[in-house]
Amino acid sequence: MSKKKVWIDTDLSVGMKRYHKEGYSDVDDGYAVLQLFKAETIEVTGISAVFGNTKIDDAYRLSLKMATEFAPYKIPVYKGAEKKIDLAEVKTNEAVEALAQVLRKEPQHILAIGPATNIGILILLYPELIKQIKEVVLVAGRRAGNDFFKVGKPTSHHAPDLNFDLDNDAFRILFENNIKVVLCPFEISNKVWITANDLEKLKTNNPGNIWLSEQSQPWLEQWVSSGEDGFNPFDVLASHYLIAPDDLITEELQAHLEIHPNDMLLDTSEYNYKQYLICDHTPGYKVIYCYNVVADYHQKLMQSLIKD
Ligand SMILES: [Ca+2]
Repeated sequence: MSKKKVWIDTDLSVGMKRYHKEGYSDVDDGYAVLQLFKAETIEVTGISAVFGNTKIDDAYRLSLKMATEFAPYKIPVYKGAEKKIDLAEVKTNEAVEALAQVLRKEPQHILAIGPATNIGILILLYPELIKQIKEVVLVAGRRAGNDFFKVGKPTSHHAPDLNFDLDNDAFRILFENNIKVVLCPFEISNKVWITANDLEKLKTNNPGNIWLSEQSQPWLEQWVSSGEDGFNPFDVLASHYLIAPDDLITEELQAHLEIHPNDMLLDTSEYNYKQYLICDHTPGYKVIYCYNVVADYHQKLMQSLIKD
């Protein structure tokens, strides 16, 4: 059986302190990347870094580290966009050019677990390659403008729909060009938890697992201090979809961009608005919306991470 060719576009920030406020950055991209490295049905054809959870130089450095130290075969790594698409001056980058070259050779599945910026630029610059994109699996979206991403118990803050918030236009470009889009939103990842016990289990003699487990510790403590028992490994739902789509429960919905009061203010302000990626049954752009996991999902996830 031939392997599924997957290109990873990531804003890896494992172990990083945040630049803009106190605390640590997300570790979830690390789980997604490691899971794909270990999947025997997948061939990772390249990794492109993108800004997002951290700055582009950090995402690139961490992508290089993971590919060099933990990948079971050689995977090239490229530096992508440092900021959202400037529609008035669309600029290519090393990552976009490398992905274009790979797509010219053969069709690819794309895991885009940061802002969709690199993919959006590629589509604008090389529309002839759209037919080579089998699907793009992204982490974004919600069902309604008042579905807030509540984090902490009791709710201490709303999490942003970060990937979408950082580059609304990039998502719009995907939709308007009829790319097959799969969304793994907060609604699904909020049903999956990684706990202290799981991090303990991850500390096998596998260097990637040990590193990820250790680097996840401060991130876990951050969630525990807000009243949760663990953290949601958001991006790993998207990588899991590429490996075993049947482990995720999906629904075909229609996506649209809508403007509503800004949910990043706990009591949504009357005078502060933002764009939302809404998925429902009213006419829009067709997407596969993943909203739940199978009953033994947690066990399947841990198995996929722990194996050598
Ligand atoms: Ca990410």
